[in-house]
Amino acid sequence: MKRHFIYLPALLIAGAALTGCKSQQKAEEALALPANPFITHMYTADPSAHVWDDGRLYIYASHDVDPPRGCDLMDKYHVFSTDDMVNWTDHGEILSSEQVSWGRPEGGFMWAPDCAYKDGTYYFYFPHPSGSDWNDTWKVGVATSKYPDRDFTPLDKPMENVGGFALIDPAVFVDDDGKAYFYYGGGGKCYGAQLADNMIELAEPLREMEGLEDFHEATWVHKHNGKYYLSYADNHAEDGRGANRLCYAMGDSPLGPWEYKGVYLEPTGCDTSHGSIVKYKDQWYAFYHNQDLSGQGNLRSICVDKLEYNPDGTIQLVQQHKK
Ligand code: FUB
Repeated sequence: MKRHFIYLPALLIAGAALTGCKSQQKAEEALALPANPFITHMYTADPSAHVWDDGRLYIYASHDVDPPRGCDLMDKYHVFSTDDMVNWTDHGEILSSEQVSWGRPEGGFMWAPDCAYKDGTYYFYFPHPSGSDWNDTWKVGVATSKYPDRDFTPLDKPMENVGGFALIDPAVFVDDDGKAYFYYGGGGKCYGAQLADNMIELAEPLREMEGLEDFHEATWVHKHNGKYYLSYADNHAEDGRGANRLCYAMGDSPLGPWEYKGVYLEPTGCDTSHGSIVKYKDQWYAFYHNQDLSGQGNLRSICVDKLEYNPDGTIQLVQQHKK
């Protein structure tokens, strides 16, 4: 697959207006941000961000197909990476619905994915229906590779004991002790469980995550200063249409219980919202999508902004910058 190198000349130094010696130093050290949306040669959604051992930041995104039919036709995934937040490489397609032997015959419905790394292998998790009756037949597939950006081979079976009505958006969090946790959810329910050492099976039955308010979808878990954060999209609506916000809850363990803390990303103008939070080169970032390139809620584009914490560990509202 041919790689596309994307140079984004429009830069924004967030925090440039900060005053004082320490703040000025932070502003000088901070990476510039690209103009948003930062991938413009195709439609992308549901960014899952990870920093791997090669020092690059990778985004595993789903792909909106133009012209759209709801989100039905989404049929492939691309990986993007950067080492400076401004210049992004499109590593090309890593998986399509045609490669999923157990998937619905009509294809499509390759929704929000995630990726994890353990002992030399990258594990790519993706939701996909196993039958024509798509919303009743969600499963989670796993594809593996020795590389973060290519050669992913899907397993010939979906994950066992995972799936069901509206259960989408897998996310995997690997803790500092090497234990990995699997999460997913939709239709108001969010579940999690520890993963087995093979990263493909659950080590225990899934349990419902307690303490989330108005959960809709888009689970993401990260850790900051010893606290765990579970973030997700809510069911917020404006003017009679969906305008999901990204919310979060905090906990003392990877599986909760969770304490709801509020919204960290207001609606982006799109009726869905989906995000990930990652630290790269000493700065935390929020990745999300909007519909600024197309004006259509199912032709989305991925964006990034800086994310800051308050001294008590709560997250400040992310400021969504445009071009
Ligand atoms: O992109 C398809 C679906 O829309 C995702 O799985 C949801 O999180 C929402 O972003």
